[in-house]
Amino acid sequence: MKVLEAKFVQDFINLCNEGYLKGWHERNGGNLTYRIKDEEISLICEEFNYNNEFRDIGTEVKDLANEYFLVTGSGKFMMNVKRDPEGSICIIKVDETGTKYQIVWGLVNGGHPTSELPSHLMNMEVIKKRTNGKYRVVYHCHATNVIALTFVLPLDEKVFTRELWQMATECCIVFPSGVGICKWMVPGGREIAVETSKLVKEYDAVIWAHHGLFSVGEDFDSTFGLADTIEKSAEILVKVLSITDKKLQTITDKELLSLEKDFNVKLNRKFINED
Ligand code: 2HA
Ligand code: ZN
Repeated sequence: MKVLEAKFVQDFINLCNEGYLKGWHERNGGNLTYRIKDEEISLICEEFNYNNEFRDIGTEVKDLANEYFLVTGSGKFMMNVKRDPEGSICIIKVDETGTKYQIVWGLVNGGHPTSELPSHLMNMEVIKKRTNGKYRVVYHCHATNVIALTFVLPLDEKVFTRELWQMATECCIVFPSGVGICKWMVPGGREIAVETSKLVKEYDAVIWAHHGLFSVGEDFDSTFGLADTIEKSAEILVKVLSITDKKLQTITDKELLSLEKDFNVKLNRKFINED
């Protein structure tokens, strides 16, 4: 089978396009990584080229040794992924030491995987372990309203989580663990990767102050849906704050907790003020 015919590749391309249409991927903003299943590799590996050089990842991901990843290209535009996938995305293989990678497909006009590769792979390692291999997707987008809120709310995970949960009923069902917050940092480096991967031990979503949103999940739909839900909630909060600085009413903690039974979720007690 051709790489581009594989369902996971089509789903990856679709997510890039949907994110672009949302307005979350201006220019080369944002990036996406998928940890490919063994059975998916065996369907498409005939097209792979193992002659490219090995390059440093910039960090060590021992638990991802010898695995394959579909990733967006550094400096490539999400806008172009659907129109020109082979020039915009690539498949990489991590070497047996977990410190280097090789491009085996894609980026036909040259280039490198996403500038956030250290973040994506370090976080991938954490979520693989945390979920016994279930989680496979790492997504970063420049969600407009989430970024706006990082200028007006304290950079505190309790404040952000509670505000987001209260803005729309399904939020605490979609992200019952809450959201982590990472203070402003230089993008693309090891430092932001290390900080985010500490937070991803507990949360499926991390807000990067004055930069964007980082979400992880089992598949493309749930990972994109998580970012979409958080951004929608942030948009409602931006509207509320634009109208007034005083809410007349909100969903109470007791009401939030009453969702647990019917929706089979457990809210992170760190973010609940129990009386
Ligand atoms: O790809 O979004 O965080 C550009 C970025 C870096
Ligand atoms: Zn970014």
